[in-house]
Amino acid sequence: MSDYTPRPEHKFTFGLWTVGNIGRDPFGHPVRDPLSPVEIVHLLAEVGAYGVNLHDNDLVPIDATPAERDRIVREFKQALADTGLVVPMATTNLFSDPAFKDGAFTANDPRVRAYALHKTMHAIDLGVELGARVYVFWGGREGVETDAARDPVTAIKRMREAINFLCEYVLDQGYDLKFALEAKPNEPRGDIYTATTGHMLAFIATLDHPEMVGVNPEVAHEHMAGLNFLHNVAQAWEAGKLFHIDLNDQLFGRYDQDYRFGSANPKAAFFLVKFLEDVGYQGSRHFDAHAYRTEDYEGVKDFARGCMRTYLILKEKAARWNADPEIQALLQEINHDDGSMAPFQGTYTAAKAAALKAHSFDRQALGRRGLMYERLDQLTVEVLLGVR
Ligand code: GCO
Ligand code: MN
Ligand code: MN
Repeated sequence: MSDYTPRPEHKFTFGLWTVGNIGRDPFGHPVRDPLSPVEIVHLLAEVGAYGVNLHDNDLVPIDATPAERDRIVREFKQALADTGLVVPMATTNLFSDPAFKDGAFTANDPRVRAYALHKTMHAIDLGVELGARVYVFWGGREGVETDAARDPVTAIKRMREAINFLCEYVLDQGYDLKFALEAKPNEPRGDIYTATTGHMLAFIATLDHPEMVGVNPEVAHEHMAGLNFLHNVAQAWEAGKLFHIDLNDQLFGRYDQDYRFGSANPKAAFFLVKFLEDVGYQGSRHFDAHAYRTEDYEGVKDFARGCMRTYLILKEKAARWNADPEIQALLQEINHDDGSMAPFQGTYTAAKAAALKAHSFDRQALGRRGLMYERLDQLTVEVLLGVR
């Protein structure tokens, strides 16, 4: 029997807002009493997490006095010291307060845009004070219900100005901090700008300091958009931009469900974990999800343990898949290369192009070849179902 105990080297993290979620939804009141940040830290330590992430206001209420802030931060740091938990990531709440009802960095009111920068600089200071090295930007309100409200090009320009400003702020302070942009197609706004990880990657290339900025893809958000999450993660990784990841699960075509990791699409979760482990992703495995509204805090612990346990089970399945002789033999056969095309491949030369244009191909034979993906996929499913 394998050991699926979470350990610090697995870098499993949860947001204060995830296990601290009290089960409020648009139709119903909270079902769990709120826990204090200190209690959440202890709950996370109990289930074996490595770290805890936070929005500024998950820890310090938006209307706290400086003295209250200092006391809260002191007590939180004490809880971290007592439990050994770390804070790898921090972020700003730019969506709950009514001031942000029309967005933060993209809002039409210049006072709101300035306030969003002000709030974010203070929140960056807080995150850095707690040890965060990654700072997430999730623009939940950066969108519209009607495009009458704003020209979308204006929104992009405002967002760029804000991120450029904040990169300079981080450099000016000498902070060792990277930014990770998190896309979501909608909810809470009718539509949110830069709706997917791919949009974010294109946007990052236009910034003054693109090297400081990467992405924080979330399973649920790409599934809401009907996309293959692994492909988006892979593109971010290949671009050197996978700075953070939000793991959860989500049925396609639904609202933001934030289910326990691996609970809705275990096969997609398997290929994701296999990818992260195969490429040697070193960042946090952050579970941005919450327990079903049916649960009490024992159920919340079941939820948190389940996220980590499923990750570790899938990691073991990935190792099994990689070591399976039949799967590997199939892969070798599928990817067989007799070298005959080598003269045509790689970097362009005029001679190569001329030779390739003159070459004649047996098109029918190419089309006739079976690729055995049915067998390969069935073997994959059998690994997942535990019979291999
Ligand atoms: C959501 C988002 C958030 C962000 C969080 C950190 O759909 O609510 O995923 O949970 O990840 O605000 O930026
Ligand atoms: Mn989400
Ligand atoms: Mn998220």
